[in-house]
Amino acid sequence: MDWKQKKVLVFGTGISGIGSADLLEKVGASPILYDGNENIKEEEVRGRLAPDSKAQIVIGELKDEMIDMLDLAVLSPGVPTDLPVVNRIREHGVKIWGEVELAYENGKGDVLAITGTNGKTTTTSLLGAIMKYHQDEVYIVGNIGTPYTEAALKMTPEAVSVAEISSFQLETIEKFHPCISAILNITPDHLNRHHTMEEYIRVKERITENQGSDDTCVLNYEDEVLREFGKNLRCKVLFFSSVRTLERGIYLRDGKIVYSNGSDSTEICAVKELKLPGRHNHENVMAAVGMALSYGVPLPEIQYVIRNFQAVEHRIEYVTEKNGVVYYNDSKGTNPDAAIKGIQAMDRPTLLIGGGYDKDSSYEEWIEAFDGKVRYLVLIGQTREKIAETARKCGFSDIIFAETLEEAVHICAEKANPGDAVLLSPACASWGMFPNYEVRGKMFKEIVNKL
Ligand code: UMA
Repeated sequence: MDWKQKKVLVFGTGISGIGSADLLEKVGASPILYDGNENIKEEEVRGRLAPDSKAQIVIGELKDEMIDMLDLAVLSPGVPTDLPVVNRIREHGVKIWGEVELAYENGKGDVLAITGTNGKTTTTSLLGAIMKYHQDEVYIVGNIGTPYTEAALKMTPEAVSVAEISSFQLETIEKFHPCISAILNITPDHLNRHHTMEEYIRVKERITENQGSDDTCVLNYEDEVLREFGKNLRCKVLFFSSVRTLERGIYLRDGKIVYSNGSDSTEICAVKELKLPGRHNHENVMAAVGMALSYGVPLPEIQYVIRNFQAVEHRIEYVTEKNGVVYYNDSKGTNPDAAIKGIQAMDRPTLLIGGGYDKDSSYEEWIEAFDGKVRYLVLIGQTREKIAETARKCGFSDIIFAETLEEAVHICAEKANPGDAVLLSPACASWGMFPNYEVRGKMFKEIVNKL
């Protein structure tokens, strides 16, 4: 597209909006940065743009006269596509793209894109690590937290972008075309935005919309929607399964990840060699391996990276093993839902450290997810009485109170048997004892490493 003098509305002044406006100015377009939140201060937005930026900033109401001048509108992912003002833009005949489409249009090289309800960030990080080991120019972008538009203009034709793409971002693509895509799983989420499960599924499936017969989509065979979806795709399909052996695909067999090309099968690694615990993580590894293999990365490179890859910091992160006890830092488990994933990932008796700041959460479901695995629940912080009371109501009473995180770790180290895990997964925010969950997680790791 010839961008010179094009008037483009960038909707949203978060990181996607700033990335889009910067990109547009660099290619010669005239962006108008717009935000519907009246409390946002123009000077604050201006401060986040390039110092020489000439972008116009509009906060609050968007007038029809302004819409009439537009050649394009670029929505940030958080902006619902059925918002009245977005409908007005559409009714005025203005083309609407998402930030991802704008980046794709201006980027170069190949795109490997991952979507799914859970596991996107881990899979994207792992695939990003594999690709970085394999070649020089790799960008890890998208929902993971680095706007795709920030990287697009740096790319050469040799670039590979590994993109985490949310359903919000897929709503507004047009030509976005990953050569390898993956849909990890689809379970109910974001229904306030997409309204129905059917619509949420349809949007997720758009990741394959522009793929052709040379491209591949990696799908979870154990997700019934995806298994069905895989039957009617134009591109090649590679399934993975953590439950059964597949004639062609990637699967778990006797604790090993195996790839079968239809005639021969190759062992990739044993799951116990991985530092990513839990079946959901083994699925993420299978998806990343499937994508890397489909892209042509040699198996030994893939094996080296997956064996050495650590979880995203503070998210069920392997810390170390001491006296046969494995320590995990899941400080990012700041609410019961996230902490449920933490305990579910444990495949051995666990001493669990929980508690912290009270966000008015209810803890029943978390306690129920213990599933007989938790030997002791060691509680710290403001919520400890409330959690203990809930736990006892749910029939769990192996509870110990500690005054500090350090005391909690020492109690666990003393009580743990070889073969156990110690998991910090608090189900609560860190405030009151720590400034944020990162500091809590780092302190946990320091205490553990000093044991
Ligand atoms: N805004 C409006 N009107 C609206 C909604 C939003 O004007 O109706 C404005 C807000 O006032 C705000 C701006 O839009 O100023 C925010 O835009 P945004 O919500 O798209 O936020 P960004 O900072 O641009 O971050 C987005 C993603 N956010 C969302 O999808 C909600 C980030 O994913 C992503 O990392 C980033 O782009 C870079 O690609 C976050 C997320 O929560 C982590 N994602 C969801 C998830 O993972 O479940 C999908």
